[in-house]
Amino acid sequence: MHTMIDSGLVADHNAKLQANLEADYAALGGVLARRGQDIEQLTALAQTFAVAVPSWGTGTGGTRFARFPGLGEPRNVFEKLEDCAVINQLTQATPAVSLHFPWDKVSDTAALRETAQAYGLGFDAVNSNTFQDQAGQAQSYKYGSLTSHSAAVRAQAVEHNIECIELGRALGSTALTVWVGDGANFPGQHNLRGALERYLDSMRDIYGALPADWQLFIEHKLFEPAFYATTIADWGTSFACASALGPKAKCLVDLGHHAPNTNIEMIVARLAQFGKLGGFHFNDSKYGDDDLDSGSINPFQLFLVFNELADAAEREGAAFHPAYMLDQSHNVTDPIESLMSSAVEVQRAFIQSALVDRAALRHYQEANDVHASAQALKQAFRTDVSAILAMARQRSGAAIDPVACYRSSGYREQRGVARPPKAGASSSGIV
Ligand code: LRH
Ligand code: MN
Ligand code: MN
Repeated sequence: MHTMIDSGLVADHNAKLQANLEADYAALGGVLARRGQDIEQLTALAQTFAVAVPSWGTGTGGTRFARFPGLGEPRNVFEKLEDCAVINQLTQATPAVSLHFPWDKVSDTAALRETAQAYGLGFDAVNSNTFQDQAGQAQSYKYGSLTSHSAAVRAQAVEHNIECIELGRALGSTALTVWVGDGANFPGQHNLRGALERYLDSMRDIYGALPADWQLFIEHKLFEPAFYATTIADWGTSFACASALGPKAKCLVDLGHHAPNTNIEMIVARLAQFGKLGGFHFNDSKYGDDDLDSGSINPFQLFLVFNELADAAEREGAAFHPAYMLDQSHNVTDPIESLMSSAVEVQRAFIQSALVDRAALRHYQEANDVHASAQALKQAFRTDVSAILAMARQRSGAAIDPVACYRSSGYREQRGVARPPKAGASSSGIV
């Protein structure tokens, strides 16, 4: 397998940290053993964890006010794959990439697939984009895409989604995520029910083009760019649409797409209960769709989401496997560092949720022992599982400390030389 960072460098890095890791691991193993938990099982579980990396997250993001490009940003989808390869090499937790079309310009799917395979990467859900106009496009999405009053606009948006399926199929993806910014900025701008009817008509055409083994993920978002009434604003609308479309359609929960204080873990529980939890876009936020690094603002919420996932997995077994993806915008950090540490934070929540003694929790709940129930979760959340995650990485051939290893590799500086900014590149857009 082709590695972007010299594997000898990773081995040297790990050798320096090995003794301390073993001491921390033994100490944590002792704590867990007293609770009746086997650290080796947890480490093996951590090694199975995977979350997909968004191709668009490898470039520096921005806001609608400005974008401040970073050093050596990837200039095309092949360079994005190089960065994704680094992230997976150092974490062994991100073996798949989620592409976004047409941000990712793919003309030769066979070459892209081959390159990804050489890095040990695959492709997760592909994402369509009908929330922006592209150069040379016949119809504008200014007043909506899948919900547009214009049949020609809707047809163009449907056609783009079908092209995404075709590209994804050639690359080995098995899911399409559809997020539309469609909606109204003013009361009266459109008929609320009529817009959803048109959305469903368009989505039926997209659904009809899905290969047999594909899933269609509907991603809801409360607001922005439509500030009065977003057509797919909430999980209820998403659920109703997924149900109307059929079994291949499921709901995707982007953690940033809710009002502050929304009980997202309850949404997760509801969607899981009714078989419609398709997947996640992980990120964190304080206000709304901030797209900050996972676990950076509210790690307890992330843990509680994984606690619901652990409950669903216990009930449903292997049949329950929602898709995990990161969806973040890195405006002031090195995207590779943010994506590596975010993958580890999501993995942390996964392992913390595995610490919850589910039988004991059920017993406390049934006995109405509220304090003990809450403490069962808190004890798991408070447990520092860093040594488990680091040992899982070490055993999988990744870095004990991914960010430190990455910094010492000089990869970013080397990319600064290998990828000079395109002449005349504007400061807007992340691609
Ligand atoms: C919308 C969103 C959606 C898009 C991505 C770029 O806010 O979360 O997933 O595809 O951002
Ligand atoms: Mn998203
Ligand atoms: Mn978003």
